[in-house]
Amino acid sequence: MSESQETLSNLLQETRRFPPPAELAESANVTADAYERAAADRLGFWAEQADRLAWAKRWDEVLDWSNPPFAKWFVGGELNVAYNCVDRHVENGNGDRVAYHWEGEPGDTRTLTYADLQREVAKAANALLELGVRKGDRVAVYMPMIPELPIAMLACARIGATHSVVFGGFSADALRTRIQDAEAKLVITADGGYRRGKPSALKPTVDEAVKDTPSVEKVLVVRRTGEPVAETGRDVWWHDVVDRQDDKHTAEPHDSEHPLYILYTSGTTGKPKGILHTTGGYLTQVAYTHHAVFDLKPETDVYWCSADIGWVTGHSYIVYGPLANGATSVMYEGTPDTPHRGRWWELIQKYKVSIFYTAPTAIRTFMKWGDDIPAQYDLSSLRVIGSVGEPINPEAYVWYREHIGADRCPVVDTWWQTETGAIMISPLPGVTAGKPGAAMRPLPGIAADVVDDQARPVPNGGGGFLTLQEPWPSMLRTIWGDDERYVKTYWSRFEGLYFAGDGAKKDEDGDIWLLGRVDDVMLVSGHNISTTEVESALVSHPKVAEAAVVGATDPVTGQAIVAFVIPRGSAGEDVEGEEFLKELRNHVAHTLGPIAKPRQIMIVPELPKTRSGKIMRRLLRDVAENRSIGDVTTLADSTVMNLISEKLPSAK
Ligand code: 6R9
Repeated sequence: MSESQETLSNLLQETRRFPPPAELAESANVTADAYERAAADRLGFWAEQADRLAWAKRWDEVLDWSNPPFAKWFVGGELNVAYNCVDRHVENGNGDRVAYHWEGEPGDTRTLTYADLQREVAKAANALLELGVRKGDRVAVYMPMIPELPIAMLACARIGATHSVVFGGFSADALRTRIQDAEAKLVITADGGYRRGKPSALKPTVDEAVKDTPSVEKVLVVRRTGEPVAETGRDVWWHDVVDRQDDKHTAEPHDSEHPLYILYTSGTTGKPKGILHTTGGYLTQVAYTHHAVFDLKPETDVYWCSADIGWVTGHSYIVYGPLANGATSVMYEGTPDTPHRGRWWELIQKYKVSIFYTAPTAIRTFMKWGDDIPAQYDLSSLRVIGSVGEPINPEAYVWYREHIGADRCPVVDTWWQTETGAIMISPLPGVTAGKPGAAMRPLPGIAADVVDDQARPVPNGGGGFLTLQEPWPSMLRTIWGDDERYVKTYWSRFEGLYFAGDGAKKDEDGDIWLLGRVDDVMLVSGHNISTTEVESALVSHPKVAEAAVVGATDPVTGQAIVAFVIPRGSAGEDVEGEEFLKELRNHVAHTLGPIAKPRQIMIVPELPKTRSGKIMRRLLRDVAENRSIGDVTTLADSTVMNLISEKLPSAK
């Protein structure tokens, strides 16, 4: 293999820098010395962070890594997650603090203080016990974004049942395989939720899914929309069973390694992987990172993460991290364009949100809709804004900073995965001079590096594979029921290292830039080129809102770059013509060099995305190579591929 095939080419040059605002730096929760302290004594550092939590029994050992890659953190320690997230704040005199400002899509609202949450969680825990759920049982949760969702999760955690939340947009098939794999005893669901201005039913999907799930004894149903539902023998209504329970429940401590939840990630092929997270290490790292990365001041901040709780971002940064820290959060049920495209900004204005966390896909959508929409709202309460889910293109970062963050708020681009449980690589808002498009440095206590094919760290300026070099508290413990697959998937590519599946580069300062999944890397005339860099170059053209790039087989270059582009709303009529395509190809060549010039650019109305907003390049590769389109079951909107194919009768 030639040198160039072992590493990833480093094409994009970015010189803009955004140092932290002085005021934020002066009062930041975490300062630069944290890096050195953690590097000098990594386990001591994490023990210090574990002290953020209330432990019923202190641990004997911080980390047991005697049987890698099977980690045990805070060995021998005991604690209750729900007690830490709810009760202790009430006991500390903060019962009146709002935990969630919940807003339904139709505009109905509910405010839950920590004292309210304590009562609701206790009732739900008592109801689970009445329904026969015991410590160690699995509970599947398939719900809309309503307060009963975090309440159900906390009730499970409280009694030591392991929850498995399945995103409410998934099909009956997907739900069934997840229930079967986890052998869930109970399913918690709702009649439906509100999406795009109308009720969207969930219960029929559950009815379909549980036809073939012998482990399920009962289905607990929240009434949200009031639409009629078919009742089967095993259904029980939440308002019948939960509402009449005692609102007190004593939380028993659980072992630090007790399974807290399973969350399935689909991966590109094969059966979904049940990622297992446990108790003490997980809660420690989500609490610490939420405190450090967002600079959360629980007394004054209002925090909003726009993700769905069905994804890991929602688990760690809507439920467990913010609640462990006693934060006040906004939780929103619906879509960003209902009833109008300013809904999110209206919510930030209404609740005076000061910390906001969203995904690049959302940011690019807002860029497409136009600057004038956020400009109509008062967003001056914001002070830190974050991004997660995909690499953020430098232009999207700058747009986010300017149009949402008033050119004042630090943007924290947070890299992590379902498997890592919590944020791993990110700027610190009071420390880091941010670079648009870079996740920057591993957080204090985290060891990450970019390596070549032989697991050697690449020098500054080089690109390769992102690895995690030391175990971390919120790491997955295994794949549920499949230790072998856990070892094979994550720990076999490089001896002793966790392989994340992402490509990355280190710039001249040693800062880390994520370059997308390694499966997506293109090999053009012997150069490994990242899809992310070419997409970012396209998005830096003033008329482009979104771009997806794939490598298609080419007789001359091995692979050739094919780009799919969505123009900005303001781009005008001339975006269909040859002239514009030529302009875009030249723009890429000019920005990144001639090697990155796309062979072909197609203007499309939409891009295929997963339900969590990640671009599905696999399907675009099928289009670019003129194949019939592969498995589309994880697409958020199954009509998108038709729209694209119609637009492109021949993809040659
Ligand atoms: C939290 C989450 C994980 C994959 C990950 C990577 C991509 C997430 C990113 C990012 C670049 C970031 N990813 N955050 N890439 N910069 N800030 O998204 O978990 O759904 O498991 O996805 O998402 O490719 O490997 P998950």
